[in-house]
Formats: sequence, structure tokens, C-alpha cells
Amino acid sequence: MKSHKLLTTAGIGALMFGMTSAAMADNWRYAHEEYEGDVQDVFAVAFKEYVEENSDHSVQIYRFGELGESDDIMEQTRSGILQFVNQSPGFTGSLIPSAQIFFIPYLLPTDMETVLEFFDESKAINEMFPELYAEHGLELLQMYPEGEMVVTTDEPIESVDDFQNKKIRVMTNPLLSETYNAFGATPTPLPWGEVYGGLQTGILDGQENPIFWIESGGLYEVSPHLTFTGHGWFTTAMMANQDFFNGLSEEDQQLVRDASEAAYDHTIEHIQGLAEESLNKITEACDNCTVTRLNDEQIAKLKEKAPQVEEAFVEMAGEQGAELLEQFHADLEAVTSDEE
Ligand code: 6CS
Repeated sequence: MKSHKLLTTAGIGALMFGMTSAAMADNWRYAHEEYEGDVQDVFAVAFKEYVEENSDHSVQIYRFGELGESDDIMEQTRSGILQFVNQSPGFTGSLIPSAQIFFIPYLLPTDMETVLEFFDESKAINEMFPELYAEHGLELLQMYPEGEMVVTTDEPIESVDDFQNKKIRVMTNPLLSETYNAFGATPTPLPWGEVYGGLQTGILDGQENPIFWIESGGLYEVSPHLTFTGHGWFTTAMMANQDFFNGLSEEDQQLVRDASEAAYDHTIEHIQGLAEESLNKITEACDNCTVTRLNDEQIAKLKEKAPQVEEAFVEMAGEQGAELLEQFHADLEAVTSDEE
């Protein structure tokens, strides 16, 4: 009788525990800017898998276009409709001026190993940026590179002169326009959804993006001449609505942090060799595509423009931006001097 009673009490306890944990199982909404299988999607899927394997929560992923453009998903996250968003500084730069730092040309090196070490170890990335995003109600969880920027155009670009007056689509932050103005081109800021059509109809003469995206989005079909300028990396960022994050239990906050770490590691592995693979696919699929790597002389000419863009950055991002830039330089110095 006594054991029966004990069992009953334990049974009720287990049931109640079960009910409580079931009631606490949430479905988190997470939107990003890309398509199935693209780099941001690889990150999101790894995040979802980690959360679902290690908790009762589930994560629903929304890809490009399902909820609108990049600015729409950021707005939905800031207002709490979405819990997580992956938005690139190319767009966030219009909300957080310091995020435009990634568009100072030739700030980051071209060698992937050094770039990855920088993202891992940089105080600017791992300590300063989370504070800057927090001022806008965002809990920054990871910043990561997707690939080196490559310019695609309607005609081959072999020298800096070939950039003159080319209408180049850029993401919608003002500093990127400064960069292309400095290169002698005519920058045209547009959201992603308008790029393919703009290139196809000749409203645009070119654009810049990492090669995996040029391949997966079929951009080479309408903008067949690829130029490696070595001027920057496509960087992106994954974050949460901060009120939502602060309202989580300590255990769930740790789960989210661990899931974003696991997704970061997985994504960094995914991008190794991706640009080469994508370039091979493009050259196989496209007979009229050309690939040009600017020579040192031409790169030096573009590099000469970097200080004026750096100045424009400090003007736009103020004291915070200047401090961030100083730290960026120190962090870069630390990883590049390691190499020597
Ligand atoms: O150029 C763009 O707008 C897009 N490029 C990439 C690599 N990801 C998303 C972004 O919207």
C-alpha cells in the first residue's frame, strides 16, 4: 500500500514535470537572408539541430523572401515577432554606423586562414560589437565571414580605369557607396531582391558578392565577368532580440550560446574550399564568363583609395567608430604578426 502510494506520488510528479517541460517547450522563429543550402542556411540549420537535440525547443527557419527583404526581417526581430535573425553588416550598417567598418577596402587580408583567426580572436568582433548591437536591442551571438568579395560586371575589368562610371549595385549602407565612388564607379544601393533583374535589364552594370552566391544565385548568367580585387570579405552576423534573450532562463541562454558556437564551427568548416568549388561550377556552366585577378599595380591603385574611405567611416561612425577602427587595426596586427 505504501509503495503503491509512493508510486502514485512519483507518477503524478513525473507527469507534472512532463507537463511543465512540455509547456516550456518553445518554437523559436529564425530568419536569414539566403536560400536553402547557402552559407547562412548552413549556419541556421546547424543552430536548429543543436537546439532541438539538446532541449525540447524547436526552431523554425525562414529563408530569403519568405518574410521579406533583409531590412524586413531585422524589423520583425527588433519588434519581437522573430526571436533570431541573421543580417549582414552590409544592411545593418544603415542602423548601426560602426558595422560599416567591413566596407573599408583592404582592411582585412585576403588569406582565409588569417581572416578566420581574426574572427576567432578579435576583441573588436567578440567584445566591442556585442555592446554596439546591444544599444539597438540586439543580442549579437556570432559574426562570421562568408567569402571573399568578387566583383561581377558586363565587361571584363582589367584596370582601375575600367571601373569608371560602371553602375555597381551595392548593399544599402552609405560607406560601401563611398568605396565604389572612390574606385571611380557609380554605386547603386539596392536590396537583394532587385539585383538579378537589374543586371538582366542593364539598369546595373555589375555588383559584388562572394563566389558561392554568384554561383548559387546564377548571377554569372547576367553578369559574366568576374574580377578578384582583394578588397574585402562578405561578413555576416547572427543575433537575437535582446528582450527575448534576457527573458530566457540561464540554462536556455547557455543553450543558445552553445548552439551558436556549434553553428559557427560547422559553418567555418563549410566555407573552406567553397569559393574554389563554386568557381569551378561557374566556369563549367558558363562559356562566356571570364575571370580576372587584378595585378599588383592595379590593386595598389585601388588601395590608395582606402584612407579616404577610412576617414568617411570615422565621420559616419563618430568616436565609437574611431575606437572600433583602432581596435580592429590592433587585432589585425596581432594575427598578422603571428604569421611572421
Ligand atoms: O548581396 C546581397 O544582398 C546578399 N549577398 C549574400 C552573400 N547574402 C545575403 C545578401 O542579401
